[in-house]
Amino acid sequence: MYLIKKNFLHFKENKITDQSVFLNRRKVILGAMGSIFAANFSNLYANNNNNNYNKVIKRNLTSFENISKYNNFFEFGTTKQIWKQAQKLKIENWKIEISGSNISDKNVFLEDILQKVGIEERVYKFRCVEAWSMVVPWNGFPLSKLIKILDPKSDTKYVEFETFFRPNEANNQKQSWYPWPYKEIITINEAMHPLSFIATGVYGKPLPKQNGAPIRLVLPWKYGFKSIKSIVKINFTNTKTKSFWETIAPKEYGFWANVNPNVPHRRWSQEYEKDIDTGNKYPTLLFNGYSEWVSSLYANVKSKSIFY
Ligand SMILES: Nc1nc2c(c(=O)[nH]1)N[C@H]1C(S)=C(S)[C@@H](COP(=O)(O)O)O[C@H]1N2
Ligand SMILES: [Mo]
Repeated sequence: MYLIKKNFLHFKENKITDQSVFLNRRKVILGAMGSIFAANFSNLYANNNNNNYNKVIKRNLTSFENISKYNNFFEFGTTKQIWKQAQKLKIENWKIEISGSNISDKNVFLEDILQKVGIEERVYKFRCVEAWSMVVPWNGFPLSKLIKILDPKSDTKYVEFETFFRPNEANNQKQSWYPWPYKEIITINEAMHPLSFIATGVYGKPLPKQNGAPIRLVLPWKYGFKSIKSIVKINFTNTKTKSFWETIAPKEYGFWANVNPNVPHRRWSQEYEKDIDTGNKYPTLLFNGYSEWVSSLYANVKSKSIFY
């Protein structure tokens, strides 16, 4: 996210790999996540029955290399090259605090959730508000499945998500002027939509820490900043609160943040996007190409506001 204007279209340096560093890191992640992943990931592709959504993708998958080395994760720094810093994040025994729900245990373990939901693959286009995009084969499960388990109170209108606050692991959280922790909020109808996805993996492997391990949101029709990483809290509420970015720059990063080529960011056009693998430019599509499935969500919302 650019508070200061930067040249953000430099991707070439991300192509450099140190294979040994890469492989070691994988081992660490696999070790940390334990056997749950091994068990669930064995039938990854068998569960994939969502090919219908793939028709909007007319591009190749982005390489694992670029997906995992070109990141936005402000907790670890303000550049795209934070993957090394992100390895400091401790993801063992990941607990998620739940509020606004009818379940009695307010702390759920990710492992327990994974045991109840089946893992599937979803190939989604991912469009950052900074006008770059990629095509990602996520692994995970529909957010609606998790919400059904969590049983929100009946007056729920919004779902709030929060990332960890651990300045000792995430160095940029020592910068106190940011409104940490990172927070996002969506309507319950958006959250229950079949496209709303919780990712726990990518390319059939556990999610790299820099991509928001061990559990993150993916909302493919919205700008990337809504897809909050490394979630530690979920709150069902009837009050609309402000997200991390809305708090920082409300005129640039609003509540809805639905992708629209015709509504420019205040400082740049959204008409085109750059593929981070090839550098090719593509026209940006309304709702990132997912209109057919999501436009009905906004039938009763004042038309102009849904893009801010
Ligand atoms: N907690 C947290 N979540 C976050 C961010 C962040 O800085 N912190 N960045 C967002 C932005 S701006 C984008 S584009 C995507 C980037 O996801 P990726 O690094 O997996 O591509 O994560 C989103 N989720
Ligand atoms: Mo972004």
